[in-house]
Amino acid sequence: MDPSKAAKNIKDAVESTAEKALDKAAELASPDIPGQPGPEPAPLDEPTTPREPLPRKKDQSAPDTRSATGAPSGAPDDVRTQHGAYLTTSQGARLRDSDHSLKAGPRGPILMQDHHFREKITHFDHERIPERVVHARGAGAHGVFEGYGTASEVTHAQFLQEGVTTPVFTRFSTVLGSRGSADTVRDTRGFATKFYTEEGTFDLVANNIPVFFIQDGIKFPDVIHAGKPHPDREIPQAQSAHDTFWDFVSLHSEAQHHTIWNMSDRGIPRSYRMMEGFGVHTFRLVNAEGGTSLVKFHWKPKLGVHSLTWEEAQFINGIDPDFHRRDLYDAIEAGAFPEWELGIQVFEDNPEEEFAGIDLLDPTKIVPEELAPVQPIGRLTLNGNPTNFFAETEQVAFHPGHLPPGIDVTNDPLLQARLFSYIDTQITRLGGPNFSQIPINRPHAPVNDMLRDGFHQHAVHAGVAPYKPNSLDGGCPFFAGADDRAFEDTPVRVAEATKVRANPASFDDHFSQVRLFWASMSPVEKEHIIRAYSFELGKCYEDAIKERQLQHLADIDPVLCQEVATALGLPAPAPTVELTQETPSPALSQVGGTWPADGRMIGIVVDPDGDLAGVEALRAAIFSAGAVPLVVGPHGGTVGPLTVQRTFATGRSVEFDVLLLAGHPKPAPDALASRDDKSGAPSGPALDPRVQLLIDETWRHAKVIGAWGDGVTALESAGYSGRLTGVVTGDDATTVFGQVQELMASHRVWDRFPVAVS
Ligand code: HDE
Repeated sequence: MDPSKAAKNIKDAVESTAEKALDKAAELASPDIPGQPGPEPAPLDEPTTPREPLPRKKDQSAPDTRSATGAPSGAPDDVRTQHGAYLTTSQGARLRDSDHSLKAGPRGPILMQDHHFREKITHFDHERIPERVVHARGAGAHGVFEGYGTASEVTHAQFLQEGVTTPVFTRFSTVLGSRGSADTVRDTRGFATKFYTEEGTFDLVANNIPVFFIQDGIKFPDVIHAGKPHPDREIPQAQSAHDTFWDFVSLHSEAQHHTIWNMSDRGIPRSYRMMEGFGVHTFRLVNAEGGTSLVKFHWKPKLGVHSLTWEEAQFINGIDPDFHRRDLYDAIEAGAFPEWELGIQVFEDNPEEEFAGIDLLDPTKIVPEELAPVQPIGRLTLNGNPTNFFAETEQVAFHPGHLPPGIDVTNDPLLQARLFSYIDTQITRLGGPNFSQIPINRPHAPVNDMLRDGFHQHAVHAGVAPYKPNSLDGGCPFFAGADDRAFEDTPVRVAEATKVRANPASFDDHFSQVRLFWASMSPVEKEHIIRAYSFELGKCYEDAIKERQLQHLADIDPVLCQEVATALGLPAPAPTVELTQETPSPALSQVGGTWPADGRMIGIVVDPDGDLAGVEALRAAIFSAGAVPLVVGPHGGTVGPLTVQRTFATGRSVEFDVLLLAGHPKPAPDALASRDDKSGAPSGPALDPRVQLLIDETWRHAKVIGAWGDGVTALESAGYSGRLTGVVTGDDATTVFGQVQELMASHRVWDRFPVAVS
């Protein structure tokens, strides 16, 4: 790579991160973050003096301004936004009126010649495009990836070399739900990243679960048809708790490994920022000498891996169905830029393509990290929210076959099927074969592909000879030799074989790694898995399906099976196979460590008679700790010097990771069960019943509670006098917050509740 370009990349990335950090400092002064809708406050009266459109908000970013053929345009990235102070037609003619159609007299009819009317309505009629057939619901962000250079022995991919920075766009998603479905459903999450490398775009289209339901891609339509709503009633939306899903997985033992991950806390992440990502398949890396290795890709979040409780997830789906996208956008807006390390597990590229007896081409298997450690090779930082959801997040088009030189695929039969599917689906979804010319998809490498024409062609190709060989266009484009950093298909030997529709025998073991997963869980995680199976199967109608799945649970672990059977009111079957003892993999458990609190939400209950000065100082301390304070008051507007961000009527505990009580609010005038059902929460006359509910829910969701001054008496009024686990009380805000921070680092206070299984 041109060293001056590399230096410029680094400089740009550093400057943009530094600029954003400065913006963060400026924003901390604002009492309103997160969630300000526009770049400046809205006036009371409708503005009438013509002015240019407002700039975009500070937290927003946009795709680089490349030409359709990958050339940098040098134009600022707002060149593509609307401009000019006046409303116009799509052709730029200024308009006087857009509120009335052109009619034959005030009582009509509308005249056919009203071009503006027809253009406006016609465009509106065509605003929707088909949603993704899977992963329809998602949220994305811009960022930067910096290579550590630690992968240079195994790959010559330029973007992984030391200090090289590459712009990226990442989209997170759920799998089953429609575009408007809720975020915190129990499901697998997508974690797809587009690296705009100088050697062509690399898409790492990953999930937050390292294995998949099926071993052969030909079954993908089957598993998705089973997971999607029932075709007759089109219910339930975005969930696996229904008969068709469990019918399929109980008839497919190979699905049991992915299923137990879904039933674990991994199925309900606290935040996109707190998820691991996994490439699932094994890929092949190629180094400068042509040597190859097999690898699995991992994303490791700086904030650790955390989840919601099931009750929180259910509440949130009603209270804030956009919880995960809001969390991502708010964290970026608050300057708490999410970070992951990209890592690889590296295996020898042996003819069997196996490691420690594990077939590396079987996508239902992991390789425990204790056997093959994940080696960090670079860092991803997401530092910009999209400017326009449709243009960026909706139109971004990923493909596992978008690979730069130095990274190649393997014969994993699931990956092979994906290599066909992704282009095919974009043609329908994005309306033709030129989707790579949409701004968010444009490569940052020169494109000379000889592909021509088609719907929505944005390039203006020159020349007369888009074919090879040619002499009329000077022979251009030319084939690159090995020295010109061409993508090379690794000359992997394909064994002489008979055509067959079958899996290798090494794909037959469907249970040992499910037992490994169960054995690796802490007791509280096991409790959650039991609850998840009990809930999901409990929502099925057919007993035959429940009994079939119970048989699989019996073949995984007798305690798991017995507990779920008890909840279902069915007998627990005996195992039909030998239950092998698997060595636990501690890396699979989410609990037991401590992590940074960046972007955590801290609710602070205030009362006009409480410690308002203490809260003011505390807000600054919370921001400095990288977290985000939200002031919760008895009414909107202000309480003393504080802007109220949630009221007792609008706020709910599930928005906060921690609850702090800075006062003892008496029931507010609107605390009427007839007006706000939350006021039906049982409480005495001394405490607002909505605050009682906040405390109760925070307690039972195992989250930290802190109180000082009058807040301590509020806790007493709520009946929490001897309930001490994860509750911090003290004389002042600073001391209490110091101890709260220590507890927050472990995410939850799970030891608040004893567990029944070991
Ligand atoms: Fe996908 N998948 N997939 N998938 N997938 C799509 O592509 C498909 C699989 C994943 O944010 C679709 O553009 C097949 C595994 C993510 O835009 C479609 C098979 C993994 C996303 C498709 C799989 C994934 C998709 C739908 C089995 C984890 C969202 C729209 C052979 C490694 C990307 C689209 C985004 C999206 C097909 C299995 C991850 C239809 C046929 C395994 C994160 O092409």
